[in-house]
Amino acid sequence: ERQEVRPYNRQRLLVVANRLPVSAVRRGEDSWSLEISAGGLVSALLGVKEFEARWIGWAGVNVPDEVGQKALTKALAEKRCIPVFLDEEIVHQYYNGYCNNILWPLFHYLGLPQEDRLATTRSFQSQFTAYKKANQMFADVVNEHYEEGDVVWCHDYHLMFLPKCLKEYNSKMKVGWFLHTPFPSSEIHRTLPSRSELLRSVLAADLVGFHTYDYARHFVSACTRILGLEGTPEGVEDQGRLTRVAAFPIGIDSERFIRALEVPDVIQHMKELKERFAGRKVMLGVDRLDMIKGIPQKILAFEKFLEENASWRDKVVLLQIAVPTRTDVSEYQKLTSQVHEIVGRINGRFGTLTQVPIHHLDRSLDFYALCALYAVTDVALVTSLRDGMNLVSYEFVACQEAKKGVLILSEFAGAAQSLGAGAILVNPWNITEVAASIGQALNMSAEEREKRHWHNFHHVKTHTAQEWAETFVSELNDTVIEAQLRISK
Ligand code: ADQ
Repeated sequence: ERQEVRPYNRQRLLVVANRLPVSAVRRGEDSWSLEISAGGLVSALLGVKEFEARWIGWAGVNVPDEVGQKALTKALAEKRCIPVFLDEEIVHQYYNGYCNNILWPLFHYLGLPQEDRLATTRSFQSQFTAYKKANQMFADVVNEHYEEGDVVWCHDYHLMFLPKCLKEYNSKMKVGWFLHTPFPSSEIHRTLPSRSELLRSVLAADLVGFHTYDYARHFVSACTRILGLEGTPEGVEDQGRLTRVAAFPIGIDSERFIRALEVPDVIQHMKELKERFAGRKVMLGVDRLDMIKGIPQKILAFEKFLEENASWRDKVVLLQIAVPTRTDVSEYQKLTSQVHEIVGRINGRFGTLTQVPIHHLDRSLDFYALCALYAVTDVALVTSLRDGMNLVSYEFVACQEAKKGVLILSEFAGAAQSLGAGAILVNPWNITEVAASIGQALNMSAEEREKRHWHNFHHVKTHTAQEWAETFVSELNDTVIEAQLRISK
């Protein structure tokens, strides 16, 4: 495989992310079945024609035996994927612990874990050690597959230690790092015990990217205030070496959604949904069941709207589709019960024998079902307390050419900066304000809906995932060339 002949102009792109874009199920001692999970990142990179992308990451399964590892590696190679094998203990400490229990809440302004501070501080050290060890394991695999001229693109908060490990292997490697979550204010970041070490390792990259200009600015401030380095309009400078820092807002593969609406199954499903909810306006929430998505706040705002607008009670329905994630973490279990409790109470309060105001599903929907739902929705409610970007808002807009529905969007989602012109922006903590925007959205004139939709649809169609990936990678190439020129001067 390593000796294949490549077209001269196709540069290899090694995409390194915690999870490979596949789900792997073991069928026998040496046989695996694989399914590609078509997330935003996958379709973004499939669409990039100039590069030949390879994926490096964890397959999401524990494979302790060599026979299984070999078979999985072989099966994955056909999908251009290269596995990093992590054992259960590492996954527990690195992934569940440091990534999901410490970095994820901190970067979304939920602070560090506060129960039993001492125990947390103690486990914090071992989790950080596991985090670094896991990042080193990713680096070993990248290094093994790296060829001169390749571009290495590291993704997300799971791999903040990776740029440093890679540059230690080879200082000439072109390394970019992109964060999919917000980067918080430096005042938040500085509470993290390993704040400096993480910043320094990210700075080893040539190019560091964020969804918004604000996140990039927070990162530069953290480097200047915590590390005492110099921030410049280009990025961060450390003893003459520049790390370029910039904003690269992600998008979606909008054509994929638009085309889906012409598929007969989707059209049929839309028809069924319209019949099912005839005479009622459909409001929709689609989220991973995560604290940051503000699901309880959203449902409470809907309750307030029903409370204050009796005439709407039998004319509107909220469909909340919340796919459970990180189900082994107790805070996520608590969130699930909290949401169920609120939904039950509101349905008991405002439901009748034949209908309820809220349909809440704890599951994920397949792509076509999701598109049909987006297309029949009158008002989408995205009320994240913080969100790096939020692609649900983009997907909704892409599916609304016929209906021109209204998007209610949290001002704390990165998407507020790109879809703010067409959406109704809200502070999700202010339930009274969100309830009022529900009223505004339901009563909005067709002309205003059309005008707002046009703004957003235009944005979603032109700022695609493919364009995002191309821009990042070409900027990374340019950054490295500029740095070489600077050194040779
Ligand atoms: P997420 O937090 O996962 O992503 P988001 O950007 O909204 O958030 O993407 C979620 C994806 O999962 C969407 O493609 C959506 O269709 C799908 N999805 C969610 N719930 C679903 C359900 N119930 N059924 C089916 N599909 C569902 C992280 C960051 C975001 C950032 C992205 C990309 O937290 O802020 O926008 O990465 O960088």
